[in-house]
Amino acid sequence: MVIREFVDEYNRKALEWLHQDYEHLGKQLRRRGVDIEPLTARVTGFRVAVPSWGVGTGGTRFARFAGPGEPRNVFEKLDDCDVINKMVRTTPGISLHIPWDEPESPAELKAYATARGLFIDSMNSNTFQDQPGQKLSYKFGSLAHTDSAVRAQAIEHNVRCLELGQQLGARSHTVWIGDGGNFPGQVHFRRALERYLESLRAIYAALPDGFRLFIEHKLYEPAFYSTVLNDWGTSYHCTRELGERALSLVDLGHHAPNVNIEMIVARLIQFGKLAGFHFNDSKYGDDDLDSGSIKPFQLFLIFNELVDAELEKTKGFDPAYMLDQSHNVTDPIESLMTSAVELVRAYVQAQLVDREALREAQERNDAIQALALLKQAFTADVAPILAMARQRAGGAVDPVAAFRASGYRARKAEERPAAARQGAGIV
Ligand code: RM4
Ligand code: MN
Ligand code: MN
Repeated sequence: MVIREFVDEYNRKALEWLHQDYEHLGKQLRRRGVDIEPLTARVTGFRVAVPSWGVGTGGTRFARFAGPGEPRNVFEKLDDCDVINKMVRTTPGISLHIPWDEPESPAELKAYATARGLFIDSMNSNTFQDQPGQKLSYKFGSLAHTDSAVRAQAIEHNVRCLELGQQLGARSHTVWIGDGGNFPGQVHFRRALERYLESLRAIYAALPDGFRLFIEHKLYEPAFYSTVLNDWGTSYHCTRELGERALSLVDLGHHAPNVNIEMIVARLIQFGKLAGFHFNDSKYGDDDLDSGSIKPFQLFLIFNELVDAELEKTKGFDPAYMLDQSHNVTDPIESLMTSAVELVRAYVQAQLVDREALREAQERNDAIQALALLKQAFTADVAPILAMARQRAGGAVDPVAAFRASGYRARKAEERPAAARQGAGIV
């Protein structure tokens, strides 16, 4: 079955109500002085990259319960990403994790993606695990390890990712490390950060033309007492030390509970250092749950900052939007489609904020009115805009329903017998 044809056929049933709802919403928005068409056109340009590691079923440190028809290699991962994009039409970019996705032939992988209208967006290195046959262990760290030989090995891996990324046509490289300590006294904070920076300088020096280096902070885990790149302030310091093409990446799950993430985003925008995002949602820690599933208002407030900067044409503002989730109890394709839709929803809602009125309310110190303006945008049901934009781009009016009706998963369950790998872990 060709997904595109199936989607067209499946959409047919929903078109009548979609047009009615869209027209109705158009009238409502008109009353508020908003034109629906330019808004829908903006959605068409919205892009968020999908993580290759997100299409397999995730796990916790206790167990991993494999799902049916999981992709067994990077090509099968791209097949799943292809379905996601054909349904939602906003996710042609893919983030790869090396060595999990190491291709035998980069040219073949690139061609495989291109043939499906996909492209490799960002590379991610992995020095938080040991690989079979690896010479030195990362048990006590990688880029910030006390042993320079381990640091050299980790640097080399990152440089290899850059070379591969260049061959694959990627545009950025994201470095997240597991380095840190479990106990007070285990790690000398200042020396560890100095070693990290020294290693990053070597990676930065190998950045190919047109590439950006993203560094990703994380408060804790796998180290439970301290991490080397623990927060956005440290990240900001490091990216400044490194140079213009080094930027700070915000993974929504990598902060202490209740931290004002939208404010961190505003700060990084203001300082010209926002790399972009790993979107996900969480209740407690780095839960990697579906975007917008737990704190949709937070997601909206983040997009409020992003749209504000976009409309102001803030200098150097060019964030990379990526998902980084782990799907333990859902079909990963359904989770990723839903999450991509939630991001577009927050993006459109943020476009609805009456920014002039908000500014006036802020100048008058009118807190009630300022919040009301944000709430008015956040509570608007923009679903018909999202569905219309998807449908016009050839995607599904209702992606999850269409995916379920397509029988894709059942077919893959037959074609891809269950993997033997049942252990715990994030992937
Ligand atoms: C980390 C972090 C990284 C991701 C790994 C798999 O917690 O979010 O971005 O590459 O997990
Ligand atoms: Mn991440
Ligand atoms: Mn994470």
